Amino acid sequence: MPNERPQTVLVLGGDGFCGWPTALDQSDRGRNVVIVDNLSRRKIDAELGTASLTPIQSPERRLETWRALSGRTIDFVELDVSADVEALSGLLDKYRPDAVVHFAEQRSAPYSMLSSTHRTYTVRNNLMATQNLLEATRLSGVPTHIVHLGSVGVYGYSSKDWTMPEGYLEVTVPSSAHPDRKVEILHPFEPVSIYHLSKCMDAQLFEFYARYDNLRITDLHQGVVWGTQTRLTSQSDLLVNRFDYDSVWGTVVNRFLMQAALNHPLTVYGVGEQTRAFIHLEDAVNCVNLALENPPAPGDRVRVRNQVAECLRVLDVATVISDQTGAEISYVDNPRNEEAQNTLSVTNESFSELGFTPTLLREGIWRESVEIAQRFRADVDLDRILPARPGEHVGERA
Ligand code: NAD
Ligand code: USQ
Repeated sequence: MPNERPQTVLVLGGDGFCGWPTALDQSDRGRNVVIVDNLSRRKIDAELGTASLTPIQSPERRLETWRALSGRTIDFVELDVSADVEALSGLLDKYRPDAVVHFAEQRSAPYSMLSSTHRTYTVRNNLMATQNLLEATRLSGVPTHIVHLGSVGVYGYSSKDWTMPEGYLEVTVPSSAHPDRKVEILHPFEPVSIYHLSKCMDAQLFEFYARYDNLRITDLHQGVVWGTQTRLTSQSDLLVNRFDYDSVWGTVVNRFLMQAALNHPLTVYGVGEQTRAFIHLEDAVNCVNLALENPPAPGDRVRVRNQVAECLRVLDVATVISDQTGAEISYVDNPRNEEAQNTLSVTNESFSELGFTPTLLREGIWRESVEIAQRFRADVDLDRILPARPGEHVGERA
């Protein structure tokens, strides 16, 4: 983004795990930040009987605290982005943002598979949020840069003998005139959950709006995010970020860190030979900023960047944490319909070229999350650690 005047950034989903630290980071960089969120994540906690381990404050309290500490104001708009394209278009007209960061989706693969209702909700919420953002941008004519949080999972997790490129795959399409002709196509999608499928469908929407309406779009294919706090959220307990540890919302590293803090065996699903891509929260926030500062030009195809630090097997993650905390490793029947073993290699070349130096799990800054979990261990609901048994609805557990 050019630097002549303060930039304005809308953060859709700015009340969530990745969105909240991103909103603070953008505000700290001197940009005008507006959070747009329907608080659905907080409402789903009420539905399932789950909760962030850290006591997160209301959006109003968080923002008052931020203003008092930093002298900066962040506006908050409660809006269901998937339901109201006119209201979203009105926000774009009002704020004329230089960029919109789009985190506002249902992001749990297990949640997306709980029932037919949850499957449908995930598809409708995620697709309509993305469609409404694209349509509102087109309608408003505001030349904003859309930065979307996608997923490494769009590439699939069946072992392949090539490194996942950044969105596009070069293929040979021979014809009689051009026997060796090469073209680039979107890498084939191979989702492993309804949630991941929604990210694949988002990608198709982006491809259309970039090509047909010249919208400037970056799609960040992000790995599993771990960690709890960033430099800014740790300034006050009232700014604390959410820490999900239950079997529906907790992602694998953070679950293992909470388990280590409680001396609970680490719940490796299956034999732990699933390989996934990972990134620390602070790195994720910094990469979003790098993407914002390096937008595609109007008319460019969607800029895909892989937002990952490293690929590890689940058992590798458990071993790092077990070796340094003494936690036992347990092997739990895998509740997910996924391949028991896969290899995975993902390039992060475009962020490396912009100066990104990844934080690796073995460097140990994860101890901060163990300390947080130890501090709040009395609030852990032990019934939420193991995955639900087949046919059992998570929300029905006592
Ligand atoms: P989160 O659930 O903590 O945050 C998402 C936020 O979006 C929530 O505050 C929720 O209330 C809001 N939201 C959802 N639907 C909305 C709607 N229709 N209108 C307005 N607000 C809505 O999730 P997160 O972990 O912060 O993930 C943010 C994004 O990053 C998601 O799109 C997710 O798919 C992607 N992502 C997350 C991870 C991860 O490990 N957490 C990894 C890769 C990609
Ligand atoms: N797993 C365990 N034990 C656990 C929890 C998970 O072995 O206690 C395993 C799962 O079976 C899976 C792997 O760990 O093989 C990752 O699971 P996860 O819950 O940490 O992550 P995932 O479901 O892939 O989803 C998360 C985010 C999602 C994001 C995705 C990035 O919730 O929003 O898109 O990571 S990626 O995986 O790169 O697609």
